[in-house]
Amino acid sequence: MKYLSVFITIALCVMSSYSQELPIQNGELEQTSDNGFTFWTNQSIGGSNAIFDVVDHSELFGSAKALRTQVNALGSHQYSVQTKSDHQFSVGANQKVTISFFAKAASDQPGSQLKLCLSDPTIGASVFKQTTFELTQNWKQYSHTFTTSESVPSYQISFRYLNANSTYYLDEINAMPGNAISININERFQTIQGFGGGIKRRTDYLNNLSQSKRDIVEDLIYKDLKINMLRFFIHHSIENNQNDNDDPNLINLNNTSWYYYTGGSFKVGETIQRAISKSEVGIDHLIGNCNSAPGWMKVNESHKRSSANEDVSLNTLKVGMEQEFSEYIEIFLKGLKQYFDIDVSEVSITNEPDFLNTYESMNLTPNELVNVIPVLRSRLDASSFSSVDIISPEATSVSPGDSDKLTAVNSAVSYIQQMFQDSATKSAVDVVATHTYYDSGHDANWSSLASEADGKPVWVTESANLKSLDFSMDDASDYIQWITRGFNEGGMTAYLVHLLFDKHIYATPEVGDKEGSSGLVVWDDSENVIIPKRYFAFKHFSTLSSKGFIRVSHTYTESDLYVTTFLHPNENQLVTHVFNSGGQSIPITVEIPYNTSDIFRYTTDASLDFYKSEIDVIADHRYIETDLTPKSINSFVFDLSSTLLQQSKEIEPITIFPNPTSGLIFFSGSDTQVQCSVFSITGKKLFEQTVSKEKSLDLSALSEGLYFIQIQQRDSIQNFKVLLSR
Ligand SMILES: [Ca+2]
Ligand SMILES: [Ca+2]
Ligand SMILES: [Ca+2]
Repeated sequence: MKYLSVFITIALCVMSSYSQELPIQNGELEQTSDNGFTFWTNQSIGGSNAIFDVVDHSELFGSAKALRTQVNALGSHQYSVQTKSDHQFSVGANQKVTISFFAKAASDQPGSQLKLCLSDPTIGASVFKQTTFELTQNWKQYSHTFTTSESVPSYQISFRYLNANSTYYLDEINAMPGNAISININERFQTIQGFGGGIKRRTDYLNNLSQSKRDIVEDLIYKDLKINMLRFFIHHSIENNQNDNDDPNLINLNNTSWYYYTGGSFKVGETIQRAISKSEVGIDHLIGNCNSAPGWMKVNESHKRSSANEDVSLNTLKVGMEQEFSEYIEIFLKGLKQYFDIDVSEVSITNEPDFLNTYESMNLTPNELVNVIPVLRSRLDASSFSSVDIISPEATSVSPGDSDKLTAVNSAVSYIQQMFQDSATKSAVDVVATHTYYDSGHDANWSSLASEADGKPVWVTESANLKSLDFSMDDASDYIQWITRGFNEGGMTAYLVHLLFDKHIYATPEVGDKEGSSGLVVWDDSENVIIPKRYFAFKHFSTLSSKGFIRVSHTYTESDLYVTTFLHPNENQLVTHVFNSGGQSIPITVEIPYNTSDIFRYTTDASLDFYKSEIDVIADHRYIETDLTPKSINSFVFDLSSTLLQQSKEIEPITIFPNPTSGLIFFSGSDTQVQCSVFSITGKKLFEQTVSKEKSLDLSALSEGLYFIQIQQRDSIQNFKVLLSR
């Protein structure tokens, strides 16, 4: 193949030039003829030396072929070695065009550069546009948006290879009008563990609803949102008024209290059981979260601070209580199993230790926590609960902030950073958790949390606009931004809201401390069930990119957008969530991934709740042009055709025999019929012929010597060098 290509400097005849609208032709680099890609021209001039060829079975997802360019020597111009699209398109004045492509490069020296150019030979230098990318050794998607001030009738895309002794690979080139979002399916990150929320409060209100209304609320949460994670209290009342006994290594369940889980209207045990039985996807994360140890284990002898004036350093565990505290956690696990048949999967031993309040809480510092967490791990490992994971103390916010409501050391970043200096604590913690408060400006330092987590999963275990009076997209917008930044920057793998359900209190006659709500589903005094926009925003993520989806990267150029992209675990679906955070409509282009068979769009905005529409897939049309309404979230679900993937996997490579031959060539492969082309050693095509498996290719009319034979079966091309010798 190499040998052949080097002689065919310009492999393709230039197609008749005429301007037309996007898209470009054969941007997928799948159609070949005469040993090159149709609609693309390779050039090696000005003293350069380059070999162009077609790579089969490209490891780029969904693609069977890619262009390989081996640059041995550069020429006298930057454009001496280049690949140019023969397709020309017009771009109007002040219009934008986005070019996306996949590329990689192998080189002795790091940093092979590839220049992307737009040129129009009829106008010349004034409309020439270029940008240079430094490639890596792995397939990666690159994109750039160009704007031209004047109308350009015949733009052409070209790629210039700028480094000698480099081998470049290029594939999947697309040209789209406007600002485009492109998905890079080959760059993969974390796998989603799930979505859910808390039932730490309001179970009493829920259980006081009429049964029909309670069913409506619970079906909306457990069935429609498909959540798989539930977070509830490890309640201090279990052992509050008494120690089970004086031995911290001997549990006496008879001397513990389960009123909070069975009694009054709280009935937390029964509420969890109903969630499990209503769920259709299964609730595989049942998370116990502790606000405070029982009072008698603490310095201030209470499960809460008596007032905002109480010294915060008293609201902590007594030194030496680590074993009793660990026993209390084990008692919780044992009681939920024995009395309610609930298998708790994770325990989180402190809720917001950095937050100053007067409800049940404790303010353990990182220095105190390193004495507790390893003791708890050892205790669980020695019990029947060794599979229960430990969640790190859940700090109030992602990154540090100054507030008279926070302790001096605050935030998940500070807590994790300080606690993980102790290696026993670091190894005992399975999940790094954070809440998302004090981040209304959405400037939390998520990447620093991902870095401190050091590879451990990061969960948002509580997130809300507390006591919100707003059901609109303004309120929902905060949730979308926390989710998006958590996934993209924080390495987040699970997201839980503060409350799944809540009672709403209207702000009448005036706003006070009790008014508002933060549940995904709420109801008022008259049992009117209200579904705020935050419910639908959450639903985009929890139902369209649920547990098991893998985050993949994307490129985009519009700064008001919040974008996340996920791949289905079976690799047959891609989902891109796009949120317009601005107050104006934004025109965008969404690239349609190669091999897409169906596209569905889900929209939530001021007027639409969760509107599903289908987008027609048109052959060779690789983008969607649309407007995103202000404060709207739009999820594009691309179903990928499995047939093409399947086909490229199923093709059995062809073998030919005998070689050398005295005239006849036979082949074996999966297809009964193949297309054969025979080339001379100088690259001249001598003839082509369709040959069936039973028959042979006859070279006997040719003179003795070396020949190249190209055999195509379906989308796959193989090349052979054959010696004819009589
Ligand atoms: Ca391709
Ligand atoms: Ca005890
Ligand atoms: Ca005991």
